[in-house]
Amino acid sequence: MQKKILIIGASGQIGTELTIKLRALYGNDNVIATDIREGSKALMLSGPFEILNATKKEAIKALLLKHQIKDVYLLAAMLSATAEKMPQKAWDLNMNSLLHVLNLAKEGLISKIFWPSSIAVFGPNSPKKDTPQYTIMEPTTVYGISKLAGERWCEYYHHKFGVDVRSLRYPGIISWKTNPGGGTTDYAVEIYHKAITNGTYTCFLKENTRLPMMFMEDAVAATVQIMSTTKSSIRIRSSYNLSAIDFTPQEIALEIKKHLPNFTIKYAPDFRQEIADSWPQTIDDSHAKKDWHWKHNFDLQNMTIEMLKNLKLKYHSTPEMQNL
Ligand code: AKB
Repeated sequence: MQKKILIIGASGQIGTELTIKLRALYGNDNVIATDIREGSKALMLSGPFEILNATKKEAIKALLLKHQIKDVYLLAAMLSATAEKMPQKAWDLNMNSLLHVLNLAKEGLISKIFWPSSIAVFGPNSPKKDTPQYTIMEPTTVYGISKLAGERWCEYYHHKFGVDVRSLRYPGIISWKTNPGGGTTDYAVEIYHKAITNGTYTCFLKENTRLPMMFMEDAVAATVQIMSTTKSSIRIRSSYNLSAIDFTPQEIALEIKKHLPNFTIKYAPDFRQEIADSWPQTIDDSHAKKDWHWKHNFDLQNMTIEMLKNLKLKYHSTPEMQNL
């Protein structure tokens, strides 16, 4: 019998697409989506959904028992820019939800956990280029501090209690189905929307700010891959560096201009510039390549084609379609 999966934070940017992918792979009824708010129509109509507050351990436990869940994907989190505005709330959400899930696994109620970390675990003293798996960390954002602490907890629970927890340090994720919310890399999604709707975009980062990024399809593929790899291949139990592409606002704008020649960009850096400046520009993901054969598919060119094609369809379709 196919084991059941619980997604916590399913209505968010990654949660939506990961849930839909896992439903396609393992059967709609076997993937229980949960979030504090309802998600897109595609998410809500494709399988079971329950409202869940990820900071409530007993509520998570009740759902595990009700649906006989085995694997949990914990995606609920407050991202970098929002977390700077509400540090305590961000810490409580990001840490408590993880500790609840780790403890429920320790108690024998969960067999496998996926929990995302981020490039935000690195800080201004980390090497900027080809940032290695093991190096100086020292994050300077609340979000980064919570992700680094979370990584240490994951490794601790694995070594002390044998919890099978697997994690990836996601770069900025670019997608057209669901918008990101509250991140520093969000500009790389907004720019495509504005290119289509307004023909112009004002970027909150400087033109030459290089950051590691990835197309959603690759992020979902990496997540499915690490979760289906044999236990013994997962040699890193904190979180794996994961890399695909990197670019600056100026470079993505030039790529968009190839398809929309009249597109213009302006720059008005705000507090998010300091966050971006503290992060790596490129990431060395050789451990993921070696341990579970990670390989990305999308570069800036084919990602831009996909983004513009799908967003054009979305904006020029019926209101029902726009909600998908
Ligand atoms: C953010 O910008 O906060 C996130 C991340 C890099 O983890 N997209």
